[in-house]
Amino acid sequence: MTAKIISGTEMAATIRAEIKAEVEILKANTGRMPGLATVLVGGRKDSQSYVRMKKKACAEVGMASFGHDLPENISQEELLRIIQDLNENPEVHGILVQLPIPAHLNEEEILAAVGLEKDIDGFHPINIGRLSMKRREPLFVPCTPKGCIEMLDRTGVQIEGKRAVVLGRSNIVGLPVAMLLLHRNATLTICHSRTQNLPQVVREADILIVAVGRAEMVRGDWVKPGAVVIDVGTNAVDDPTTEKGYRWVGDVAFNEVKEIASAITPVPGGVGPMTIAMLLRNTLDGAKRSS
Ligand code: NAP
Ligand code: L37
Repeated sequence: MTAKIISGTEMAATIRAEIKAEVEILKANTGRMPGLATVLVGGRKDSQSYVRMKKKACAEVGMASFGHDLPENISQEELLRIIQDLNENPEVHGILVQLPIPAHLNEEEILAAVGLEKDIDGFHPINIGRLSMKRREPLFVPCTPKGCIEMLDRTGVQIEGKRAVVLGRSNIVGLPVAMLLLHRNATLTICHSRTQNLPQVVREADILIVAVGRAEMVRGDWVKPGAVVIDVGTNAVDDPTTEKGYRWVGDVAFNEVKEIASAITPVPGGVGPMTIAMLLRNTLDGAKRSS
């Protein structure tokens, strides 16, 4: 049987409509307009494109956005000063530092400088720390991991008690999504580049979340029949037959796995749009909490 295709595009459109309605109510009741500050350092084309999409999404739901496009060679001190200004700016309710940032900068210090109550990416050490402990509540949960769980919930997938496998352990996706699954009472396995017998471990998953950045690495015979597969990978592969000269593929061999899984997210049109919807959600929540 062919898997149900979980459309992130459609789900994100529904969520954006929900957010837009809430933004209008917030404005009517308090006069407050939620505002997102984006901080982009350097000229990475992919990051530029994602930040552009985020600013456009803000406009569509009636939120303000403040873009800071900074040169590759900005100093740590200058960047910290900009973040401090944004922390103090009452029109800004969320600060997004688009990762990765250039290697000469101290990422840990930058992320710790973002005010806790404006940390809509959820990467402040206190928010990540709370995410990683029992009975602690982070103020914000990182956008891509939150989007993955939202997709499971809105598809009606039960998480509690299920065998979940996360492939990848990065700070921005693998690790936080694993923490979320654990909080939801999944039985969890985290795999990475040193995992032995990877296909065999992956085959144990009822719920499989893949974030490795390797085009089409997960094959059909790695997947347990009936599993639910969330593909976070966004890999650009050369394709001269397309207008742009490339196309997006996930970390999962979609055409093989869709014949085995019970549900699967596509790339594009899967987790990507949900990441942006969750960013809007977090920014709105930040604005509601501010006074
Ligand atoms: P990352 O920081 O490069 O982390 C990759 C993880 O995969 C690491 O934990 C690495 O293991 C593991 N890995 C790499 N090659 C492997 C292999 N051959 N076998 C087993 N494990 C392997 O990547 P990321 O930032 O998490 O991003 C992953 C993918 O998601 C990328 O395609 C990225 O573009 C995409 N992404 C999408 C969104 C979205 O919104 N859709 C958001 C963020 C990222 P080690 O830890 O052992 O090195
Ligand atoms: N919040 N997100 C946050 N903070 C960061 O520091 N790096 C990073 C981050 N990552 C991120 O924004 N990734 C991302 C990846 C893909 C999309 C959006 C965000 C996306 O929507 N992709 C489309 C295809 C791209 C396109 O159409 O050009 C998709 O459908 O998957």
